[in-house]
Amino acid sequence: MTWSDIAFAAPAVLSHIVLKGVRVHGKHGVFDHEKAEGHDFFVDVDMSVDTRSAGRDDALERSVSYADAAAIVEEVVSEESVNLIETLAERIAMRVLENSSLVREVSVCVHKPSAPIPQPFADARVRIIRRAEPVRAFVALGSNLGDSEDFLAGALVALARMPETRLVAASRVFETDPVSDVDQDVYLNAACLIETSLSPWQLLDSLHEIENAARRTRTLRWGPRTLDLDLISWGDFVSDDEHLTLPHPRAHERAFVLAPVLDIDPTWCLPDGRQASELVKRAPDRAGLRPGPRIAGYATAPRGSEGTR
Ligand code: A4P
Ligand code: MG
Repeated sequence: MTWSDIAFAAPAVLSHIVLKGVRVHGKHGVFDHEKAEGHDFFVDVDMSVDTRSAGRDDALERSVSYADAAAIVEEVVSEESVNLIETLAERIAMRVLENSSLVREVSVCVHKPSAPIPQPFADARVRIIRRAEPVRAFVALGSNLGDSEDFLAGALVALARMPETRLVAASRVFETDPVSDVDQDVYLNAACLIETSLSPWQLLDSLHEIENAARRTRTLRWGPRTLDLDLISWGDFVSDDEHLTLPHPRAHERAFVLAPVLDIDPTWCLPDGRQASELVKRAPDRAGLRPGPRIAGYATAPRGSEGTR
């Protein structure tokens, strides 16, 4: 097998959080009497969300509240008059996507059963589907077992081939002293920036597939490894899921993570506003970082500085 042959499994199917028939009175329509008197509009919202983590731990903050969707529907339909139910559907869809990056796709159906049509009819409606923009995510790479240069080179090829994902940039490679109580070899560490439409948990599934292709075994916590791929951040999403904590719970105190990320984005901040450029100055392991080998695909200088790629 080569790294470009990894047959990634299809991403786990997203769940649907559905709200049906939210009734709101609004003054919308092409005719003046509609703008004066208005109609009752009925709106359905169907949000595609990865609910596995929320469902396992009963954690609403890792899902999306249908109450938020209902409030958005009420807000949009109560606003100033527009001519078309297409416009209402578009505004509702955009606000639902802005409200939570966990909603990867939304379907909005606006019904106007009292539309001014002379013939008898059951319903008039518009249904639209909109997808969320891809999310920026940082992945940290580490290796200190086997042919680490080959594992890092291959991992980058594989990361670029993950489903629904684009590799945006890779850092330089650093050689780093191990941060561990376990006696082991020095590490090679790097980071990459991706844009992905995968949910955080779908993304972690794909990262595990790449680790498995590197024959990663987990015998010892913080022990030597052929390839470690940690998800450092997924947009500004915060999660205390023990299977996927975001941002990564130890990233803020590790120079071997922060320095490569800063190579790609010197302005990067944690969701709570702490700047990586400040944190790295206090990281206990900062003296253990050295320039690493040149590896295909990785930068040779910080991004944006002279001589980068
Ligand atoms: N997990 C939770 N959050 C995340 C996340 N944001 N990204 C869970 C990835 N995984 C996350 O991970 C253990 C569990 O953490 C998984 O079940 C996952 O669902 P693992 O990769 O199986 O094991 P690990 O890497 O040994 O544990 P851990 O706690 O992730 O270790 P770290 O923090 O990655 O540290 N020194 C140097 N110089 N360079 C290194 O790269 N790496 C480590 C490992 C220690 N010392 C090092 C380095
Ligand atoms: Mg790890």
